[in-house]
Amino acid sequence: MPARNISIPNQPSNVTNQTITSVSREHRKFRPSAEFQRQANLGSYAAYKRLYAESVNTPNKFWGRQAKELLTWQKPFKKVLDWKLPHAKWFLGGQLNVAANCLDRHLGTARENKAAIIFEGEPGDVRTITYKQLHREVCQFANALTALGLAKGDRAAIYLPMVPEAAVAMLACARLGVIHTVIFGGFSSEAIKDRVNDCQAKLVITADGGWRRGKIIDLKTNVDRALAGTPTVEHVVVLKRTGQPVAFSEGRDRWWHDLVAGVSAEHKAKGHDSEHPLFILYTSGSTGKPKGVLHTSAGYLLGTTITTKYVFDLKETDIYFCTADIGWITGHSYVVYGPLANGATVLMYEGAPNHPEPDRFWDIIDRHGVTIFYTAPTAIRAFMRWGDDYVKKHSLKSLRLLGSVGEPINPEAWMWYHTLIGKKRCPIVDTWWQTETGAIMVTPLPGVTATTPGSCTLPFFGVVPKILDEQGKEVPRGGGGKLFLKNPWPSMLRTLWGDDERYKKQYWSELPGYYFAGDGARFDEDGYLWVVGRIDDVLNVSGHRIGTAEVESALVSHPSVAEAAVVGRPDELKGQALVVFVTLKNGFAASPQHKEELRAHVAKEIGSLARPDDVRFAAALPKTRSGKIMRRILKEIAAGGTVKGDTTTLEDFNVVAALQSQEE
Ligand code: 7RM
Repeated sequence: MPARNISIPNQPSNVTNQTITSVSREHRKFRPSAEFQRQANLGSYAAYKRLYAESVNTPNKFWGRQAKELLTWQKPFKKVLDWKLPHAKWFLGGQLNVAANCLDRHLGTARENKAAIIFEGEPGDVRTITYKQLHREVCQFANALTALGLAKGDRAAIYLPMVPEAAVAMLACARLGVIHTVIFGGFSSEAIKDRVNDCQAKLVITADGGWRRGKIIDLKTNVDRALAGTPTVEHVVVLKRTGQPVAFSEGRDRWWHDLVAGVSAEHKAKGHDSEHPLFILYTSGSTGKPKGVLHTSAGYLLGTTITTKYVFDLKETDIYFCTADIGWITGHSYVVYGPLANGATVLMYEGAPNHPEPDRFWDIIDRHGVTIFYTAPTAIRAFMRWGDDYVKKHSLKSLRLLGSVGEPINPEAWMWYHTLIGKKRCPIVDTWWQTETGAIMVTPLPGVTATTPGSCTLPFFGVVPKILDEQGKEVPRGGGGKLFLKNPWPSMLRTLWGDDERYKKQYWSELPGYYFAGDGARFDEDGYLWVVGRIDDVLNVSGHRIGTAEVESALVSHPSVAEAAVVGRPDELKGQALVVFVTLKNGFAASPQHKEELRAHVAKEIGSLARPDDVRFAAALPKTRSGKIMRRILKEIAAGGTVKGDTTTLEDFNVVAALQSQEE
């Protein structure tokens, strides 16, 4: 095929007003089986199109109906939407209780004795908690929090491992109208202090420790250190999880089990206004202090409930396993609120995927009969790297649907997921969304959409994605640009806590009237959306702007490469030279010949213009604790500088140290 090596394949020449050039040639299509389609909650493209058209043409009618059907209200809303750009208020005049929507409304139905949570701790302890039991625990904890002096509108920080009590704490706060902020259990004292101070939390809910790869994470010690500088905190509730000795501050600290002992499990859920704040979740900005993304009650609950129902095709009999930690938005929306509002059975796992062996997830799936599995590309690439044998030891026959979230999934990883995990039988939903969007925005619907590896395909109801160039003009199909969302949606963030100016500037000022997602993307000829990476990371190759995902995907298509990250390095001649960092699969060795082979491979796959100038082998890539590659750090390393800027979200600083020590 002579066309493969010249310039940019696959691009209509009339695509001029594009900001990003695409080099992907992925066209395979995977259609849902007739069998899956027949049983799906939404089983035809015509049905999707009809609902989608209604959702964007008459959004108030669509969302008004969904809100009445899917949520239980204590006071009906009067107005669906009040939109004063960039501030939206949804379901005005209405009152509901988010926790009651996740719990109370399932009581007295066939669901009440159904498992809400099947918990597996890393050491192997298993607990099953029914809806009735979870309701009891939440009510009791809510009463205990009230006795501690917590009231509606107060803020409480939650710093817990992935244990059922994390969900109990979130739901108890929601029940009372206390605004929770979950801080990921891997974060440092410094991160706890910043977040607690930013939202002025009165309470911290933590544990003695949590299990990770056979070791104890000293959560309480981290909290104690943080609390030296947090004047607003009055009490700390401590869950006994690992049982190691911890320091206790008399008067301030209370054991969870002491606090609830003898406390009533009766609690009447009051209705809260639709726009009452539900939680703040801090997400790292590229610079400066983390942003406190604020979500409110009814709209967020509706967005997570409706997407869980349709995207995961949820059925009464499913056992649903989302591997995200509750410290991330995915844990909030798709471990706790979305699934529980739908009355699902959620499998919750505390620990690492490779403890005691790299087949822990597959073992869990077989032992518990998991039917729906939702994870991240970074995890999938780790599974690939650990080798297929760990997967092949298990049948995985209970699975019927797979999901991916967090990063663009490269076609190579998609095909592995499809073949090895899904046994070519399970649809894959590649879901694009953000902390800020609250719920899934662009995604296949498993009984409807023919999927293409690497594309998150089509907008969910009410979502209007636009690809725009620097002038704000729409980029024709095939061309790349910046991803924006037009129109408000119920689960959108409402503001950044305490910093509405930053909210306006960050999300609504790139192009007036549009929400700026910060991602680069394109529509292909079928109108499918491809996210090609963060706009800040876009590469400039001889005048072509190319998203990181496509070059990385070309690298990972080489049989030796487990993971790749591409960054630009300032270059006097070319403007930008391409530096790629790769980790190799087991059994492959780094060598100068191997470098040349990878450079040639990219040139063959994409074109010689994208031939990397430099290939660096690494034992690991720097990632955030939710698994996203931190290209900003690699850029600094590639340019030969020291790593500056915020590294508090980095999973493992040793990775950076190792990369830097490779510099000559
Ligand atoms: C849910 C979550 C958001 C950013 C987003 C993208 C990237 C997430 C996908 C994806 C391509 C996907 N929230 N992203 N999902 N890119 N395909 N399916 O991850 O706030 O932590 O991150 O993640 O860049 O803007 S988040």
